[in-house]
Amino acid sequence: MRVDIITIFPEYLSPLELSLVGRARNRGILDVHLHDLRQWTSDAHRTVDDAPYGGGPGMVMRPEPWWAALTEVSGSGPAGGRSPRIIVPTPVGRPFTQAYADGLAGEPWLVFCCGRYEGIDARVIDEWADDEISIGDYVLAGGEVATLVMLEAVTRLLPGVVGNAESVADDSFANGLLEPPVYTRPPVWRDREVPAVLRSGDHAAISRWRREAAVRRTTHRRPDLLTGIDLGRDGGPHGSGPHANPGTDPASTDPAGRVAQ
Ligand code: JAH
Repeated sequence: MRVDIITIFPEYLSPLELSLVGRARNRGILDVHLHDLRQWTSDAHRTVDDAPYGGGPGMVMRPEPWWAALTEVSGSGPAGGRSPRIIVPTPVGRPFTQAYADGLAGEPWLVFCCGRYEGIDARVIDEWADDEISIGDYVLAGGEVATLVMLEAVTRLLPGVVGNAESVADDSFANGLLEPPVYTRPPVWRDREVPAVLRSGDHAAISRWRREAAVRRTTHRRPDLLTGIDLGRDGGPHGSGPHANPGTDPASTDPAGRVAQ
């Protein structure tokens, strides 16, 4: 997969050299191109922003540098080849989800447009953006960190990046439930025991325990995920359909966000 990122802070994307994403790049699975938007300015001060029409606080990103950047970058693929999917991270976008990440992982070429200030002139978005995407209901200083989030979620889905394909298939959200708690050695640590069933060697019992722990955890922490999931007789997801929330208790979340179970 090829990914181009247009930003006024290319150094902000340096974490892409590290860890899982950096390894995918070194192995040729992911081909990342960073671009400084200011290379497509023409004035001496390399200006990328201007005051908003209609007044109000802050500045807006000027359309001309974005137009030049997107024309050049989107035309830089193989001759006669496809055009990229162009994504703009923004707090007013559609929510980023695991399902959306799955879709991006099947694309050959993505372009991320990282806005700053109050955002990019709407005419650029109208003409070029395929998707405006929000990673959550908070405002960042720009789209760079949201791009890092989306690229990490997508890269780990690319074939050959995560060694164990099962660990991708079992992820939280991949099956509609939060994952159950996990444990490693020692079996007793500071007077706390690992649940005996996980050390029993009884794989059917372990599967049942994990499924029940996942349902219990999802019910208490994320009841919103359960609407539309058919939990079935054994408490596992078997498909979708309207389903009442079983015994949800939003009051079990304290003001700090700590949750029982
Ligand atoms: C803020 C440009 N939903 C996450 C997110 C994504 C982008 C931005 N904020 C939040 C943002 C200012 C300027 C983009």
